[in-house]
Amino acid sequence: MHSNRAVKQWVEEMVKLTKPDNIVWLDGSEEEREGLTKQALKTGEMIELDQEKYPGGLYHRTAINDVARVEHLTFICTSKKEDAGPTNNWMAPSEAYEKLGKLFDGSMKGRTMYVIPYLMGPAASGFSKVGIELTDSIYVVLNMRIMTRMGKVAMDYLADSSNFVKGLHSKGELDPEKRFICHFPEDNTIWSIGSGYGGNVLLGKKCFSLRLASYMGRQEGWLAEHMLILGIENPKGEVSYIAAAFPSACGKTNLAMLVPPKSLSGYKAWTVGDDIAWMRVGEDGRLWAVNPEAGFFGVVPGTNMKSNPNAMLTTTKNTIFTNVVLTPEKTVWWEGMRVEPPEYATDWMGNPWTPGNGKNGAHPNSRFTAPARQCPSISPAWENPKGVPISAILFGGRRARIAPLVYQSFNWEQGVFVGATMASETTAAATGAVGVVRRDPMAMLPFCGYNMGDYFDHWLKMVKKTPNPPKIFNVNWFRTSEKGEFLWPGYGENLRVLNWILSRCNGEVGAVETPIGYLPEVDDIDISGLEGVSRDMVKTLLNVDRESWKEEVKDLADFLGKFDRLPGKIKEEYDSLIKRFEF
Ligand code: OXD
Ligand code: MN
Repeated sequence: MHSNRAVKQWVEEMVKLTKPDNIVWLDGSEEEREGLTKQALKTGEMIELDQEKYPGGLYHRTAINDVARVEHLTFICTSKKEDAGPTNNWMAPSEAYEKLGKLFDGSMKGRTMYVIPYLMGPAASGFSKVGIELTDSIYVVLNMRIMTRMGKVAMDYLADSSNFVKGLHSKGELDPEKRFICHFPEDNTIWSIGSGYGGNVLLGKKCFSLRLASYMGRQEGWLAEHMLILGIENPKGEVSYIAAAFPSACGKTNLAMLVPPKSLSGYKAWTVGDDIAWMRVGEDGRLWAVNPEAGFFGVVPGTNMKSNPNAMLTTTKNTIFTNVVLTPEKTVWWEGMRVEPPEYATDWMGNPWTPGNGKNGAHPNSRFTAPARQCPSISPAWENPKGVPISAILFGGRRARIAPLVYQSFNWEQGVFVGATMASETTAAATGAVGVVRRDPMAMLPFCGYNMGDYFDHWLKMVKKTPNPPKIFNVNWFRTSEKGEFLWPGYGENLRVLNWILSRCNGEVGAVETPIGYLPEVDDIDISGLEGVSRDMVKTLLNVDRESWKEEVKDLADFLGKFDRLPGKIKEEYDSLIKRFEF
């Protein structure tokens, strides 16, 4: 198991630093899972759910001041500050190693260090990458087991190579004052201390598969993106794939697990991934996407049999619930579950809770961790070594007025501009204010491991090596009426919009040219059998309001002005937008 010299040497170094009482190398076996679960139940770190209702189900509470990603404590540690860019927090590598080194010094005394080898991507794919996470948290181990291909499979893949991501995590004192998530892209290293919340500590996810992988992707000529991957099968049995980027908690998991409405008979939707896409140019000149993860770490509140039946069914077994309501019968409940609440229970903080006591029982960012293979809509192609070919890339967010339901960019470069200027209301997935409009280029603002200007440049250059690139679209499911009511039903009905998108990709339908891009003709969005949406509403949904865009471009100028390495092409696209509007 630990015959790899580079791994052994690095683990020894980290042991010297953190001084654990024990070291356990994990192989990913079932017996190992049982043993660790028993131990976590004994210490109270995990609570066993009713094993009849939730076979293999576990419950966990984080510390109350440790419930989300901490962007202000997340750093990109490149040798040069400019390489991290103006949108990342930066710390010099030497300073970060010294500062965190002091916190890690002896942090595992009296604890066990778990050595977790893990693989991002399918075992049969040459595209996959290995990481090793050292942690003192069984919660992390049990989550990483679900979210990655963990143990022997990863060591076998690594063989005697020294090419792996070195991840060190310690709960430390769970003190927000001593909490840091540092990335060293030049050293293939991540150090995370002081947190036990998934996004900060499951190092294979955001830290590796987005921040470090985006850096690797630029060097190696591919893209690591914050995107779901979804296959749409038409009634003829042809499957086309889309990749879509939305900021956190904008319904990515729901779209990834879309259920076609009954009125669109003959369609099927296939989930490939719900959060991350690694995309490379295939031999056929198309972009092929792999989901590097093996599980879903989804937001719980609002999930129900109507909004996302596939997520509900995925989480009935072998699932870890974090920070939801725990009932005396050892079942779980949350706001928006559309199930009668328990008469009394304990809330996410462990306090007695009754419905209607004015407090949320589940934390708004409470989560489920569930194996992807359990998802009823999991794509037969989800573990394809080559990935799946992407026909369309979608950008989007929550915009009450500006963005129409859907539009297509004129070309790749303008599509990059659309992605680069995307915006949405903030949500609870990251700590901070909720409901504020924030620009989030390609939904990567918190996840890009290098200077975002260089990132835009990398996107612009990708098309040069992609003879057959996907078409780029923007969608907005959240447009509201003057009264503030949503105009579009969303969820499964979004398939109607995806159908227009795929028809455009296949050259089967025309479009209206507007200053922002190509829009559907009102009658090209199929609303047959859709109650509550009139042709007039579709008209409003597709309206490009000149006055609002006048304001929008002013805000865009401010935003783009923040980048120190903004590619000239992005500026040109901005100027062209103004010209097309004739502002
Ligand atoms: C996530 C996020 O947890 O984007 O996926 O915050
Ligand atoms: Mn995400």
